[in-house]
Amino acid sequence: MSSQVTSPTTVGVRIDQGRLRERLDALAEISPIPGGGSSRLALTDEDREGRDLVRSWMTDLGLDVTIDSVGNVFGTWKCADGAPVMTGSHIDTVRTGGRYDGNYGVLAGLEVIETLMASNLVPSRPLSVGVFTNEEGARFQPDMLGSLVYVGGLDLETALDTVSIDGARLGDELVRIGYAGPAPVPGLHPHAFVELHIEQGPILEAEGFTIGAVDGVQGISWQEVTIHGQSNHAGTTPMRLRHDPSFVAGAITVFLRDLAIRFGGNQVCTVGKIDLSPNLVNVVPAKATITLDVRNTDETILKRAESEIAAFLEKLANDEGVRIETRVLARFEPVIFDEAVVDLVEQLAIQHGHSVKRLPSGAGHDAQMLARVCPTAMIFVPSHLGISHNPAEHTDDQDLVHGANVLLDTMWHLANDSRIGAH
Ligand code: HGY
Ligand code: MN
Ligand code: MN
Repeated sequence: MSSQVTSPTTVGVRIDQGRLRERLDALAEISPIPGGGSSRLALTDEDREGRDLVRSWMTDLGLDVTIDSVGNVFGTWKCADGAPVMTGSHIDTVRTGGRYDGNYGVLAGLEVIETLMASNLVPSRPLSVGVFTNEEGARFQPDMLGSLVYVGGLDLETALDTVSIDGARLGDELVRIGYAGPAPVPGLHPHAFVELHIEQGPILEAEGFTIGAVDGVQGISWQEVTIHGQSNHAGTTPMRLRHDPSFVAGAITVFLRDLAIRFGGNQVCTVGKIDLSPNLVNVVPAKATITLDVRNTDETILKRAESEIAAFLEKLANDEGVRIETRVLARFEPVIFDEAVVDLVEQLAIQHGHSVKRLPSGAGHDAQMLARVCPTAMIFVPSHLGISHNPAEHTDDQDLVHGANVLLDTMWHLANDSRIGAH
């Protein structure tokens, strides 16, 4: 286990706000959507364009750029020997993506390296910035797929054979966009990993904190539920004779909301995707396919939620005379980050004069996968009104700069203080 670092000090240099802003805006211009966000689903042509742009910035910085077999891209400043201190995140987005989710962590990582280089400050370890494939899990499931393969949590063949919601095979898409890289997976274990990300929730802003020292990630349970009923005429079929999947889908949606309210605390439930077939005004549907996103910071409670949902599906199937199939899309237990790295983030944020709050992440992140192989933590900055997965996602420039400067000092310490990090 790594030890505590007593009163770490700042290295004294600060990132270039204008350069970070410029890159965030340039990346956001790739497949822009109204409202200031972007839509770059994983391994689409838009994602490729974003990857190409970030890779060009890595090359311009003189970083050693590698691409692995699941398309993860790494830019490494090979200024020393040994395992690198790694940061990074993702640049794939959901369809209604904002300009900060993921992008900010990748570009702040480049900014940290460029600032240290410009200040002739050479760390005692290499510094690496990772761009992980399919973090969102919107097109291919599970989410955090690239970092999960990187740490050996999912074998490459299974990952490559994953089929997207639009019927494409992940391995074929990697080849098609030119990101089926040569570097083997699982990848090398970093000395330590720290990810900078917007909070995507309302807490830091509502409570007036500038920095979040993220101490973990809540558990995630994603299922696809397919409800097979009987298509019928909307006008002639009496209600008592119906086996209606759209009614069942609606009942499940209401049940999930009620469960979240009943459980309270951190419990959240979402039905984000509903597809009906044949999806016509005058046909009682034959089939409904919905997704369930259920999360909690407590694994025992999350398991209880899952079993209550399973029991409800069984009862519904009997009552409504439909057949219900379920498929797990993602299932990750809650993760606790490394105490010494969280502590370092917290102390450096205080050194920078910021108010800092420890909190778990409600969203999934690549850091939760890297935590399996090296000491890991995250840094949050506030999201305005907690809005995310929405083009209106916003974080003030000052907050973006504060987070990037805390990242800089955290990486500097992780690279130069042998008391902390992997042993
Ligand atoms: O779903 C999530 O939490 C993340 O955006 N992949
Ligand atoms: Mn993200
Ligand atoms: Mn996201």
